[in-house]
Amino acid sequence: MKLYGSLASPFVARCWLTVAAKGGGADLAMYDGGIKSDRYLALNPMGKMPLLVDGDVSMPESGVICEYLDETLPGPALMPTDVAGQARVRLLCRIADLYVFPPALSLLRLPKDGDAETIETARINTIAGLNHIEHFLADTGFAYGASLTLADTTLHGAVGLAVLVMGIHGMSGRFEGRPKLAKWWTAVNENATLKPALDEIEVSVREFRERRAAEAATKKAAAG
Ligand SMILES: N[C@@H](CCC(=O)N[C@@H](CS)C(=O)NCC(=O)O)C(=O)O
Repeated sequence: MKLYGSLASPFVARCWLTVAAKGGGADLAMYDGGIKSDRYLALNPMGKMPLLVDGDVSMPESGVICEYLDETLPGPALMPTDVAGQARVRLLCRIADLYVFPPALSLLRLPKDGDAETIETARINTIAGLNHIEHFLADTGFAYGASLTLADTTLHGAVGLAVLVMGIHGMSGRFEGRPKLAKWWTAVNENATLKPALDEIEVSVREFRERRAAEAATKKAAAG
């Protein structure tokens, strides 16, 4: 089974953390030819990462991929057995997809000296998304229950992105008034099962940001 994409993408990282939580069973690679190649677009017309290929089966969309990984890989189940628990885990993932990733990604794309009103709107929306998570999060150090679920692997990318972009824009109060989120963030980052994958993700994000900064510097120098 192959997961295509870069760990600098929180959506790929979400899937890679899911593989880690299952105890392995899939390999990570960049797609030969890139995500805009005809071959890739034939498998994923959205032209985004991640893409999962498992024999004849291929699929985009990190949320769908994570559920597929949970169902097909050996290792501990990452969905609760009860229906209400399953709904809660799906709800947390959906809040990440709908209310945290979009405003945090728009904040990421805005320059530090960009339009102040647009930045403030993105900040308010990102904080609102974090508040929604706080509301539904367990107080156990796990997103739900007493073990890892797909909510932990999903929320790590979303909350991590929010933390990163708020840091870039010099915004404070990431966990202020969100005690469950603060406790969970510490616990998930120290989780022994996830740690090796978390370290790989950290390196990938750092290298990506350094590459981007070097490109921007070169562009600025060329423009005089
Ligand atoms: N909803 C998608 C989002 C995937 C996504 O936006 N991936 C970004 C990387 S963070 C991407 O591939 N962007 C490249 C592009 O849009 O050209 C998912 O959950 O997999």
